Amino acid sequence: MLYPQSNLYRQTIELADFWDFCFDPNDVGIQNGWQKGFTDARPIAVPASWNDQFEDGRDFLGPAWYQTSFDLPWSWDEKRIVLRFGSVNYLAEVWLNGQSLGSHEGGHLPFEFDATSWVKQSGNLLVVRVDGRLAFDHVPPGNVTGDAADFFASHAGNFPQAQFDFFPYCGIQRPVMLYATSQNYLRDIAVDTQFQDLLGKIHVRVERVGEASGIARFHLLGYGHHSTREIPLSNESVEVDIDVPSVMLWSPKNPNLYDLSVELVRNGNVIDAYTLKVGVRTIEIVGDQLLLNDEPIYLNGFGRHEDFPVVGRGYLPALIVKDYALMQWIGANSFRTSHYPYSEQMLDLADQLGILVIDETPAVGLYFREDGLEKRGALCQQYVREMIARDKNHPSVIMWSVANEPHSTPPHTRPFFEELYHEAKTLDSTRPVTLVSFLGAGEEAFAFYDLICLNRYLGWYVGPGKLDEALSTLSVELDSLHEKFNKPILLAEFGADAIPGHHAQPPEMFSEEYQTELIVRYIELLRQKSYVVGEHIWNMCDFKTSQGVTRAGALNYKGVFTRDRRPKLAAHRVRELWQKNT
Ligand code: GCB
Repeated sequence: MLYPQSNLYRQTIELADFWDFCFDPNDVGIQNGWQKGFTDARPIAVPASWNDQFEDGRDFLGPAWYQTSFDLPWSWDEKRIVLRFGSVNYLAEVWLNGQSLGSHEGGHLPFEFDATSWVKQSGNLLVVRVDGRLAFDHVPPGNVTGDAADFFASHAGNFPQAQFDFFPYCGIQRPVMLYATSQNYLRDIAVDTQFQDLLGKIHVRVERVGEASGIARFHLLGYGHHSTREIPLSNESVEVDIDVPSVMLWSPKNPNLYDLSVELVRNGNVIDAYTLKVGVRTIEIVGDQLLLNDEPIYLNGFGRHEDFPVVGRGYLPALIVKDYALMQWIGANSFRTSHYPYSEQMLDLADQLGILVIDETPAVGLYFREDGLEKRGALCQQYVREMIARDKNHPSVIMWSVANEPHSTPPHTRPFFEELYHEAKTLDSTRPVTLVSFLGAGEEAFAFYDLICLNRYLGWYVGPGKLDEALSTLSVELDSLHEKFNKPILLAEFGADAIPGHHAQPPEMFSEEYQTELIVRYIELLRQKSYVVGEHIWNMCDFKTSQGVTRAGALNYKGVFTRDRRPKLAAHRVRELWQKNT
């Protein structure tokens, strides 16, 4: 899936504005895509979650209605016009001028509709119904009852009753865009890259729609290199291998990016074009090592969230810049998009700045009660497909994570995760695929995933306050996990809550000192294990979650930065360790 782009042959507008909005607590229903009670509509900012924008809607999860009107820019006649949503959480239904365009399930991933037949030059009315209510058959799940609820002891009874530990923000959370292309257009571009000595190779596959006459032209530009290739069109897809002599590889130290422009040309005229940033790099697991460009790489960084006061999980460009500035300040080289894919812009900047990303689907807190299992399975597959379709061209993305902490003890979870693994590998054989688990040796899926990602809270939830015990248990467990599965291990989560400004000597739980000591001692231990390929602290920043007795102020305080991005004591100590290693 190509992100909308403006150039001589494509044009994009963003419908970012104050839209009309209303809650629909009684699920009144629709008439031609119009909610009856819309007369009491109020303004809402798009994109942003709705929960923190009003005084009466924080815990209201839907349904709710959005509407806006728009005119087209001039010169869009004869064009194919597409309406694209970057992320709507959780269920979206869309009408344009009274015509249903379709629906989409699942937040954090884009979807689009061909609106050409329904859009007018002026006076268009766009209506979106959003339903973020939690349900047992959603992914991620919520409001789970019965036996399955017992699995979620730490979240049971929290309000809202999500089966995951972050606030279930709802709404239109990323940009809504309209874009125009010609009727013959580039549908997709996929690149994968290799190199041998100084010779880089970029394999490009282009999918296009429209008449089969003409050529596809490829320009590669950067670092003194400029080459052009032309391939005659015959099928719906075209492939080419581009050689890059004296290649400048992409890496965290040197995030070199080439410009690849693809043009569709007929009778000497360009009819569509798209430019993609391409980083030439390889990533693979060999033995106990993670190799980037054939060199071992150790991941130090964080699990994170897209989360900020007022906007919730809404797209906030300044926050993206700030978070990368903090990652660079502290010396992090990587993060995981826990627990859902982050914005496309976040990945664009990771490409530019040389940050390594483990890209994770929204499949968090999965449980395996029989009813609804098939639907949840299909959704997990859909998320893997949508995530890879969206993010496959980012050099910063070094790995796919298909799920976080599934409750995968029953036997039928094995085929479930085998299928997800194969889905990801079939779509992209160039990246390792992982699953993040808290089960340890009991996680059968570790047998066939490429890397072991383990979450551990010893000294916190388990053995609170007992750090010596925590460290020795962790050490034994890591060794036996490695012995059992014979794969490299990333400690994907570890940490402790620290209330900013709360101090204790000797250190005790919830103090900045205890958080610091736990993190530092974990890191020192991990560095002694040759098969450990990384440490991701949970979490980079404090973040909002449901209300419950373990979450003071409805916040998870495991950030080494506060929610407003101020360093805690741990941040300074981690910086000393990480700067030494970079
Ligand atoms: C976990 C989860 C994460 C939570 C964290 C915690 O294992 O993966 O979503 O926020 O623990 O702080 O409890």
